[in-house]
Amino acid sequence: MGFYSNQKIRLGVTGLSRSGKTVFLTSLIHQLLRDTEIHESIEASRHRMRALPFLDAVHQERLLHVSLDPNPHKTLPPFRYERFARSLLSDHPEWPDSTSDISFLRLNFHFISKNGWHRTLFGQNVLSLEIVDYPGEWLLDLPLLSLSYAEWSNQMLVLFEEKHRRNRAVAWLEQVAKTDPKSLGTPDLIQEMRQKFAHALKSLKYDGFSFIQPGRFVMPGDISETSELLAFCPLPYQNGVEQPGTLYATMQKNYQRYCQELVKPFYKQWMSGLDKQIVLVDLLENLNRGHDHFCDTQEALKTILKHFRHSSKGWLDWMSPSIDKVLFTVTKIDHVGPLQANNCRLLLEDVLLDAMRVMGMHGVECKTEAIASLLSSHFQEELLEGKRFQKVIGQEGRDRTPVSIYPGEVPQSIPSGKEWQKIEAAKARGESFCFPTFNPPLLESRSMAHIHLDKVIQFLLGDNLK
Ligand SMILES: Nc1nc2c(ncn2[C@@H]2O[C@H](COP(=O)(O)OP(=O)(O)OP(=O)(O)O)[C@@H](O)[C@H]2O)c(=O)[nH]1
Ligand SMILES: [Mg+2]
Repeated sequence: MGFYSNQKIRLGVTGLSRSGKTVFLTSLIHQLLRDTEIHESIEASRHRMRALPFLDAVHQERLLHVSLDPNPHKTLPPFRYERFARSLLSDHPEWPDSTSDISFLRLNFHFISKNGWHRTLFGQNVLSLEIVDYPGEWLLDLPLLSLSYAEWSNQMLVLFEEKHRRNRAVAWLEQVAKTDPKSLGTPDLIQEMRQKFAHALKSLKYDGFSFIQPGRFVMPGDISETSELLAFCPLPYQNGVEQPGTLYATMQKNYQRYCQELVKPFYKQWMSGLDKQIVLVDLLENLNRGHDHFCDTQEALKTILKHFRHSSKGWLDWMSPSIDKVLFTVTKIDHVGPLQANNCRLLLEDVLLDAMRVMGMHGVECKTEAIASLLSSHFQEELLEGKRFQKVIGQEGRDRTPVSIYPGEVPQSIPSGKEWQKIEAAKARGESFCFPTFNPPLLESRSMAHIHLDKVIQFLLGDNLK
């Protein structure tokens, strides 16, 4: 057993803001470390089976040990697993804060190969899994790389005709209407317009909308909000606007710098060379919030995933030619119960139908799954008029008040206009899709329960752990 066989894998954890990336990573690490921390004990194999029953390497007792590298990268800060886990496992558990910058993690899986000759030759194998965590807002910057300033401006001005956007952008839209883009691009005018635009984006974010571009306007990371790189907003095109010194030309230059100096390096460095990809989607919160939010998320996802599409300039090609598996995942299904996991999966499949078809044509294996990274409720099965359904019981608020909800039935496909009317009416009566944000559970056992995280690991890494 003197030799080691090493493999390195990069997993992209992709998800819009608040989709559940940080909690997913925290629970994933927790399941793997906990699972193997106790591998010496007699109880261990039974325990492992209970925690990760769908992971082959676990139920075949080949996973020896998983470790988290304390210094995984020369320049990037490490993912703060200990801090997040400590907070979730404390007597007053709290969800992690929204991620405001990038961090990096490496998990090393030590396992025994299934294959006889490989086992004889190498003994133990090590699989290194590298992952970055980043603010979800930055994801929507990817499409900017293939849009000129004029194209992007045009798309935004059309998007801001939608009522929910228009209402939150009155001051900015009024100024766009009365300002000549050929006028002199003075720093004061640029900052004033940029601020009004940023204000509109922040109020969309505050109200839970996802399609927010550019991402750094709401989550700047280490860039100052007054930096020239952020000194632009969409403007209408007219003949002559590109004369040097005009408002339009100056903003165009800043937009191009934003793309080249912030967006491109981020994607090139952290999103390129991915081998696997998991896309997390909080579909339930969007059903909860209603038609406008659901459509907004659908549009945001389509825009991002379009970059998987075109083989000439798609994400898979110029950034990640080696991606072989993509898992699309509905998160937080502890709001509706495992009986509805299949409906959640089918709805997600409907939302992502085109993207999945195109990826399949490029030889990428795609699958959908429905998960809860951290089970924060429990379920009671009830029979009503001969039909089985689950009541969901969680806790909310500072004093952890128990709440019981009867979640509506998750539709298996994108609701039509009429179905939305029914959903909205049922919501108004408090009958469906009215789930609160549950508190994280009080974990006396000091171990996080989950739904289907083992299926996620099996699909993404099962082949590499053989
Ligand atoms: N009930 C329940 N809630 C969850 C679960 N996972 C995440 N949440 C909720 O979703 C919120 C966002 O989760 P995060 O993991 O921080 O989401 P994120 O994608 O990292 O968000 P950004 O860092 O803002 O991009 C949490 O604060 C919780 O309220 C889960 O498994 N169950
Ligand atoms: Mg996060």
